[in-house]
Amino acid sequence: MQGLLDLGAPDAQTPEQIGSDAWLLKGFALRDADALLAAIEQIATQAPFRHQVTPGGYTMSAAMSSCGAYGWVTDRHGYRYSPQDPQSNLPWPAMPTLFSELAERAARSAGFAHFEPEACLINRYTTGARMGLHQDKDEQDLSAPIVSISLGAPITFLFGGPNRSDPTSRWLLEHGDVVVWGGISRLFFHGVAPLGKKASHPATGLMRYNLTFRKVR
Ligand code: MD6
Ligand code: FE
Repeated sequence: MQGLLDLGAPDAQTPEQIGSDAWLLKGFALRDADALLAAIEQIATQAPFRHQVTPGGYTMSAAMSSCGAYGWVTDRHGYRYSPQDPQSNLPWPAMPTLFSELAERAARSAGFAHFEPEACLINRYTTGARMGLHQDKDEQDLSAPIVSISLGAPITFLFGGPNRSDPTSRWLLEHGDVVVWGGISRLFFHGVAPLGKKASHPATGLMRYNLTFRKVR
C-alpha cells in the first residue's frame, strides 16, 4: 500500500510543460500502442521505410515513411510535402482514423482544439540513428501544432530555442509518450540523440518509431 506522503509519478494525464506552448503527455498513447504498431506495419507494406537524402547530400540515419494526404520528401533538390510517394508515384497510404483521432485528442489536451492533421511522418530508428537539430518549417500553416508519438525503444529528445546555437533541454521519450507543440516554440530547434545501444522495448526490440502529425497547408 502506498504511504500518504508518496507523491509518486505525476498523473499520466497531466501534461508536463517542456517549453513555451510545448507539452509532454506521458503515456498518452500507451493503450493504443499495439494498434499503432500494427497500422505502421500495414502502411510500410504500401510505402516502405527508406533512408532519404538531404539537399546537402547526407543520407538520413532514420528510415522514413508517411501516410495521409501528404508525405514529407527530401532529395538533392530540397525538402517538400508531396501528395505522392516518389518511390511508387502512388498517393501515400490513407491516415488511419485511429491516428488522426488520437492526434486530435492529444492536441486538445495540450490546449490546441480542432487539430486536423494532413500528414503523418513515420520515422524508424535503429541503434545509433539520430535526428540532428532542425526546425519543422516546411508547413504553410504555422498556427497549427505538431503532435509527436513515440513508440518502442526510449530516446533522448533535445529541445532548443529559436537559434541553432541556443542551449537544449533533454527529455526522455518512451513508448506511448506524446509531445504536442506549437505557438511560440513552433519553430524552435529540436532533434533526438543517437538511439542507445541497449535501448529496447518488448514491443519493438531495438527499434523506435516516431509519428509526427502536421497540418501542411
Ligand atoms: C523524433 N521528432 O522524435 C523526431 N518535430 O524522432 C521531431 O522532429 C519532432 O518530436 C516536431 C515536433 C515534435 C517532434
Ligand atoms: Fe521535427
